Amino acid sequence: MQLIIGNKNYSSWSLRPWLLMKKAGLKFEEIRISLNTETTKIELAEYSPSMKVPVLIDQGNTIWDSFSIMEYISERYMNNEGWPQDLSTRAVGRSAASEMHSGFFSIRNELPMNCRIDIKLPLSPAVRAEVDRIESLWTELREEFTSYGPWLLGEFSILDCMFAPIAIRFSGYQVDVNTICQTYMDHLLSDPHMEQWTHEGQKESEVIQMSEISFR
Ligand SMILES: N[C@@H](CCC(=O)N[C@@H](CS)C(=O)NCC(=O)O)C(=O)O
Repeated sequence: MQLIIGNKNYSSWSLRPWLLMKKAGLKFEEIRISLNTETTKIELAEYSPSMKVPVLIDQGNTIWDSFSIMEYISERYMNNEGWPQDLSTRAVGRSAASEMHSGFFSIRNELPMNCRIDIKLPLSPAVRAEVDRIESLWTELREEFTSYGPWLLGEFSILDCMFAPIAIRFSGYQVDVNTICQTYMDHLLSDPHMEQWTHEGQKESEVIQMSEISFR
């Protein structure tokens, strides 16, 4: 099984399925494509129908897009435990994951994921509104599912993978959140696999200027 990913420092979409696969204890080969280089498109074309990462290659299947990779992994290798068993909880989890997958464009554009960054920025009104939405979503979920465990739906799920790059951003750009959210973020960011990803991202040598606040 091969997971094709981008730079660990910058590729937020790559982190999501990588984290799920690590947490599920799966063995897989990582193929890293350095983004924004002269050869990126040639390398992407070799693996990715969408010309984007992540892509999973498994048993003759090519699966692209982070969300569908995670659903495939959950079905194929996790006995559907990528989501909790309860139907209503699964529905809430998928709603929140879809909201992340299809939205929060201001955060994505103005606070690009960068494992190396440690700076406090003034937030634009658009970013502040999205931070507020994430804060209230996380708070509601943590309050509802706290007796089942420390993750957003209690047990670890695909939803935590979806929001993992947001935790890296909030930490790196020193975004203030309430205590419930900070506790959740601390738990997520201190997960050994999250630490591995951020550590390896920090060690990468490439600099993508459009993802660096200092070059904007
Ligand atoms: N909706 C896609 C988004 C994937 C995406 O935008 N990936 C970026 C890197 S994080 C990419 O491959 N960009 C191509 C490029 O930089 O040439 C997903 O969920 O996987």
